[in-house]
Amino acid sequence: MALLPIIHYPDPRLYKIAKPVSVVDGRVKSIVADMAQTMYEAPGVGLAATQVDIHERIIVADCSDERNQLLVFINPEILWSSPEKKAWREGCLSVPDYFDEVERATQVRVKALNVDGKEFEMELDGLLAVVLQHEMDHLVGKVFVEYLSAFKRARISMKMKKRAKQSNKELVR
Ligand code: GNR
Ligand code: NI
Repeated sequence: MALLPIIHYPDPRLYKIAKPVSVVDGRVKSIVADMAQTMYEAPGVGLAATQVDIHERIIVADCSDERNQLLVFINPEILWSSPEKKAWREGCLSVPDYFDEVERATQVRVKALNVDGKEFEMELDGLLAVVLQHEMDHLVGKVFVEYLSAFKRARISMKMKKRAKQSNKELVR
Protein backbone atom coordinates (compact mmCIF):
# COMPACT_ATOMS: atom_id res chain seq x y z
CA MET A 1 0.00 0.00 0.00
CA ALA A 2 1.09 3.53 -0.62
CA LEU A 3 -0.09 7.00 0.18
CA LEU A 4 -0.74 8.89 -3.04
CA PRO A 5 -0.28 12.66 -3.44
CA ILE A 6 -3.59 14.52 -3.88
CA ILE A 7 -3.77 17.09 -6.70
CA HIS A 8 -5.00 20.55 -5.72
CA TYR A 9 -7.37 22.86 -7.60
CA PRO A 10 -6.91 24.48 -10.13
CA ASP A 11 -4.42 21.88 -11.46
CA PRO A 12 -5.50 21.08 -15.06
CA ARG A 13 -5.17 17.33 -14.36
CA LEU A 14 -8.37 17.63 -12.30
CA TYR A 15 -10.23 18.38 -15.57
CA LYS A 16 -9.31 15.08 -17.27
CA ILE A 17 -12.04 12.57 -18.09
CA ALA A 18 -11.54 9.16 -16.47
CA LYS A 19 -11.75 6.04 -18.64
CA PRO A 20 -13.76 2.95 -17.66
CA VAL A 21 -11.84 0.08 -16.07
CA SER A 22 -11.82 -2.90 -18.46
CA VAL A 23 -10.86 -5.64 -15.96
CA VAL A 24 -10.76 -5.54 -12.17
CA ASP A 25 -7.36 -7.22 -11.82
CA GLY A 26 -4.49 -7.00 -9.36
CA ARG A 27 -3.44 -3.64 -10.75
CA VAL A 28 -6.90 -2.15 -10.08
CA LYS A 29 -7.09 -3.78 -6.61
CA SER A 30 -3.76 -2.20 -5.74
CA ILE A 31 -5.02 1.23 -6.91
CA VAL A 32 -8.12 0.74 -4.71
CA ALA A 33 -5.97 -0.17 -1.68
CA ASP A 34 -3.76 2.89 -2.18
CA MET A 35 -6.79 5.15 -2.67
CA ALA A 36 -8.44 3.82 0.51
CA GLN A 37 -5.27 4.39 2.52
CA THR A 38 -4.96 7.90 1.07
CA MET A 39 -8.62 8.71 1.87
CA TYR A 40 -8.37 7.44 5.49
CA GLU A 41 -5.08 9.24 6.06
CA ALA A 42 -6.28 12.59 4.61
CA PRO A 43 -8.86 12.17 6.27
CA GLY A 44 -11.76 12.31 3.82
CA VAL A 45 -15.10 10.55 3.35
CA GLY A 46 -14.49 9.89 -0.35
CA LEU A 47 -11.81 9.95 -3.02
CA ALA A 48 -11.96 9.77 -6.82
CA ALA A 49 -8.99 8.35 -8.78
CA THR A 50 -8.74 11.66 -10.70
CA GLN A 51 -7.59 13.36 -7.48
CA VAL A 52 -4.53 11.11 -7.33
CA ASP A 53 -3.77 11.55 -11.04
CA ILE A 54 -5.21 8.18 -12.05
CA HIS A 55 -7.74 8.77 -14.82
CA GLU A 56 -9.86 5.65 -14.45
CA ARG A 57 -13.43 5.35 -13.15
CA ILE A 58 -12.63 4.33 -9.55
CA ILE A 59 -14.14 5.79 -6.35
CA VAL A 60 -13.67 4.90 -2.69
CA ALA A 61 -15.89 6.21 0.11
CA ASP A 62 -16.52 5.67 3.81
CA CYS A 63 -19.08 7.78 5.66
CA SER A 64 -19.20 5.60 8.80
CA ASP A 65 -18.20 7.05 12.17
CA GLU A 66 -15.92 4.09 12.88
CA ARG A 67 -14.21 4.43 9.47
CA ASN A 68 -14.62 0.71 8.89
CA GLN A 69 -17.18 0.58 6.05
CA LEU A 70 -15.20 1.04 2.89
CA LEU A 71 -17.25 1.28 -0.28
CA VAL A 72 -15.63 0.80 -3.68
CA PHE A 73 -17.35 1.91 -6.88
CA ILE A 74 -15.68 0.89 -10.14
CA ASN A 75 -17.30 2.11 -13.39
CA PRO A 76 -20.17 3.68 -11.42
CA GLU A 77 -23.39 4.66 -13.16
CA ILE A 78 -26.21 6.63 -11.60
CA LEU A 79 -29.42 4.76 -12.50
CA TRP A 80 -31.78 7.18 -10.76
CA SER A 81 -31.59 10.50 -8.94
CA SER A 82 -34.37 11.77 -6.72
CA PRO A 83 -36.07 14.93 -7.94
CA GLU A 84 -35.78 16.27 -4.37
CA LYS A 85 -32.62 18.25 -3.85
CA LYS A 86 -30.86 19.56 -0.82
CA ALA A 87 -27.97 22.00 -0.29
CA TRP A 88 -25.02 20.50 1.63
CA ARG A 89 -21.91 22.22 2.83
CA GLU A 90 -19.24 20.45 0.80
CA GLY A 91 -15.51 20.25 1.09
CA CYS A 92 -12.92 18.64 -1.15
CA LEU A 93 -9.46 17.23 -0.51
CA SER A 94 -8.40 18.96 -3.75
CA VAL A 95 -9.59 22.33 -2.38
CA PRO A 96 -8.29 22.26 1.21
CA ASP A 97 -9.80 24.57 3.85
CA TYR A 98 -12.73 25.70 1.71
CA PHE A 99 -16.36 24.73 2.26
CA ASP A 100 -19.48 25.89 0.49
CA GLU A 101 -23.03 24.85 -0.28
CA VAL A 102 -23.93 22.80 -3.34
CA GLU A 103 -27.37 21.45 -4.26
CA ARG A 104 -27.54 17.74 -4.98
CA ALA A 105 -30.21 15.06 -5.29
CA THR A 106 -31.03 13.73 -1.81
CA GLN A 107 -31.10 10.09 -3.01
CA VAL A 108 -29.42 8.21 -5.84
CA ARG A 109 -29.44 4.66 -7.10
CA VAL A 110 -26.04 3.58 -8.38
CA LYS A 111 -24.73 0.56 -10.26
CA ALA A 112 -21.02 -0.28 -10.12
CA LEU A 113 -18.46 -3.07 -9.83
CA ASN A 114 -16.98 -3.88 -6.43
CA VAL A 115 -13.32 -4.66 -5.78
CA ASP A 116 -13.96 -8.30 -6.81
CA GLY A 117 -15.28 -7.13 -10.17
CA LYS A 118 -18.83 -8.07 -9.20
CA GLU A 119 -21.70 -5.81 -10.24
CA PHE A 120 -23.90 -4.39 -7.47
CA GLU A 121 -26.65 -1.81 -7.10
CA MET A 122 -27.14 0.41 -4.08
CA GLU A 123 -29.51 3.16 -3.03
CA LEU A 124 -27.74 5.98 -1.23
CA ASP A 125 -29.03 8.86 0.84
CA GLY A 126 -27.69 11.39 3.32
CA LEU A 127 -23.99 12.26 3.16
CA LEU A 128 -23.17 9.13 1.13
CA ALA A 129 -25.48 10.27 -1.70
CA VAL A 130 -23.79 13.68 -1.70
CA VAL A 131 -20.30 12.16 -1.65
CA LEU A 132 -21.03 9.76 -4.52
CA GLN A 133 -22.32 12.63 -6.70
CA HIS A 134 -19.27 14.73 -5.73
CA GLU A 135 -16.91 11.85 -6.64
CA MET A 136 -18.68 11.09 -9.93
CA ASP A 137 -18.18 14.74 -10.88
CA HIS A 138 -14.42 14.33 -10.31
CA LEU A 139 -14.39 11.44 -12.81
CA VAL A 140 -15.71 13.77 -15.52
CA GLY A 141 -13.29 16.55 -14.62
CA LYS A 142 -15.63 18.58 -12.45
CA VAL A 143 -14.69 20.04 -9.06
CA PHE A 144 -17.47 21.25 -6.71
CA VAL A 145 -16.29 24.87 -6.93
CA GLU A 146 -17.54 24.76 -10.55
CA TYR A 147 -21.06 25.12 -9.10
CA LEU A 148 -20.16 28.39 -7.36
CA SER A 149 -20.08 31.91 -8.80
CA ALA A 150 -17.13 33.05 -10.94
CA PHE A 151 -16.38 35.56 -8.18
CA LYS A 152 -16.07 32.87 -5.50
CA ARG A 153 -14.02 30.66 -7.86
CA ALA A 154 -11.56 33.47 -8.55
CA ARG A 155 -11.12 34.00 -4.80
CA ILE A 156 -10.57 30.27 -4.26
CA SER A 157 -7.95 30.13 -7.07
CA MET A 158 -6.12 33.05 -5.45
CA LYS A 159 -6.19 31.36 -2.04
CA MET A 160 -4.93 28.12 -3.54
CA LYS A 161 -2.04 29.89 -5.34
CA LYS A 162 -0.96 31.51 -2.07
CA ARG A 163 -1.15 28.16 -0.36
CA ALA A 164 0.95 26.44 -3.06
CA LYS A 165 3.59 29.18 -2.78
CA GLN A 166 3.67 28.79 0.99
CA SER A 167 4.14 25.02 0.90
CA ASN A 168 6.85 25.46 -1.75
CA LYS A 169 8.70 27.80 0.60
CA GLU A 170 8.37 25.27 3.40
CA LEU A 171 9.82 22.58 1.10
CA VAL A 172 13.00 24.51 0.25
CA ARG A 173 13.54 25.78 3.79
O1 GNR B 1 -13.90 14.46 2.57
C1 GNR B 1 -14.79 14.97 1.89
N1 GNR B 1 -15.87 15.48 2.52
C2 GNR B 1 -17.02 15.92 1.83
C3 GNR B 1 -17.95 16.65 2.56
C4 GNR B 1 -19.11 17.07 1.94
C5 GNR B 1 -19.34 16.76 0.63
C6 GNR B 1 -18.41 16.05 -0.10
C7 GNR B 1 -17.25 15.62 0.50
S1 GNR B 1 -16.09 14.70 -0.41
C8 GNR B 1 -14.62 15.06 0.43
C9 GNR B 1 -13.49 14.22 -0.09
C10 GNR B 1 -13.21 14.57 -1.55
O2 GNR B 1 -12.69 15.57 -1.91
N2 GNR B 1 -13.64 13.73 -2.43
O3 GNR B 1 -13.51 14.02 -3.74
NI1 NI C 1 -13.45 16.14 -3.94
